[in-house]
Amino acid sequence: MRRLAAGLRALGVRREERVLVLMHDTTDWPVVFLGALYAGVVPVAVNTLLSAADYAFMLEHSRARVGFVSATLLPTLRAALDAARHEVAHVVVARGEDAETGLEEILGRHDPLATAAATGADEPGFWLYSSGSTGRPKGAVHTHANLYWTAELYGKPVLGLREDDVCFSAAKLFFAYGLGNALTFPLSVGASVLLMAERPTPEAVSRRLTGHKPTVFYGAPTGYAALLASPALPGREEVALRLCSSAGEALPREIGERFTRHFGCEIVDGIGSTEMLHIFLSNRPGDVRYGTSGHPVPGYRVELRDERGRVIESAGEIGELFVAGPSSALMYWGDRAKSRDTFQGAWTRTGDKYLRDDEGCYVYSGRSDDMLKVSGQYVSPFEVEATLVQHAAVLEAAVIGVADADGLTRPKACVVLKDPAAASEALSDELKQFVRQRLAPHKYPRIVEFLPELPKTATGKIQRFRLREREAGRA
Ligand code: 3UK
Repeated sequence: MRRLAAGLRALGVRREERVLVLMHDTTDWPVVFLGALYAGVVPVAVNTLLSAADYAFMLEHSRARVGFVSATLLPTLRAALDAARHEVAHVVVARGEDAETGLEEILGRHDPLATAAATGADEPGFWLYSSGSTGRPKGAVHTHANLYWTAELYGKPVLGLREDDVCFSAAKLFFAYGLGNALTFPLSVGASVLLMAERPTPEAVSRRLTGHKPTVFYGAPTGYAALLASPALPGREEVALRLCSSAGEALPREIGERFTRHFGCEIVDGIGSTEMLHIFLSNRPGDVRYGTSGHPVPGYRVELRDERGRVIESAGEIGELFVAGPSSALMYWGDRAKSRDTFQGAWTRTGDKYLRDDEGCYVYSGRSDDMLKVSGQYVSPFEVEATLVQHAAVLEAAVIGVADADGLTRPKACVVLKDPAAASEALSDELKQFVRQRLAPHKYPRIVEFLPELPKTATGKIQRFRLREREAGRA
């Protein structure tokens, strides 16, 4: 890490300048991320599953001076650089079996930087991008101290991580969830981390659970459901789990109960966000109430507010969730309007609807915008719709979330064809593939329904809520 910091200096990267981190979860990831922090350079950690167009935007927006990239992602980064109106000074390729040796060379060439940059707690430390409803990502600027706060307020006291734990996160390090799970939390207590560069399929996860015997596992609800349904599901005696964590979307009660019956181990469901860096409302080990997000994490305050902004005190009433705590982002870089809408003084608006039940547990009650969470990741209906209408057969489209048999959200496209007679199973499959080839894998519609027209307001805006009501009526 200190060699990397020295390398950044030698490459001419200065304090507060950004570097892009587009890398799979290998040991290079913490080296680059922590090395940049050490040098006072600002790492911008990005999702490895996005398109070249997304990275082109992020390069322009962050003005990254260096791109750190896994060898397999190099062609995508090159395509992004060709498209971007921005040039990086260097592209550094991570270490790998037959990869180019950019990072290797940098680490070998420099003596460790002796002292860390004298950064302040409130200084920009790193960025994480979150999906915007319009499809344009928002760059959440986090401070150096925010990493400390999430470990102090959640990793240590709530999860109760210990030095003898082995932590394994299916959520990757570029997610705020994975960053706490598999980097800052374990390091803060001296625990060990198991990193996996592969996609977290049930087979890949199962192999790690039985092979390396992690004691703490973190995943998203879809991953738990897939593992439980998989022939690769390990037996209780084959694993060493003492604690599991879930976030990204609400964990359906059924999945939690089935998991606990099988493994004899609880899943602690908690809600966090990119803006708050980690979890602020959570169940507690030993006191899990499936189907709820539990109670506020000490150190954070939460409020439910009604449509007029008044705080809801009574149980059972749905309101919008606001949160205040020391780990919130400073702003969205270069977007004053969205920053003001989300970061309101001490309070951060989550965009979620919640109610408090009779026992004071918080129960997730949907988003207050049109955004979907699929496999724990945001999907903007607007982005999927904009992709669908690029297909020659499509006149217009509306995308909503529908619950599958496990109670998890799946994107569904309601499509109006230019020629209604062209509707067929084959075309439906073609449209799914069409989106799949153009956007991140979790975004494609799992269901396509052809409709004669879409419900709209007098001004022509698509009324997705009417389509949602229609689904609810069918269920
Ligand atoms: C939804 C949940 C119900 C909710 C995240 C843990 O998911 C994370 O961050 P994102 O920015 O999304 C935030 C939104 O996701 N959500 C997350 N967890 C839950 N809804 N129950 C949950 N347990 O809509 C929230 O506003 O991708 C999760 C830690 C760090 C994170 N960044």
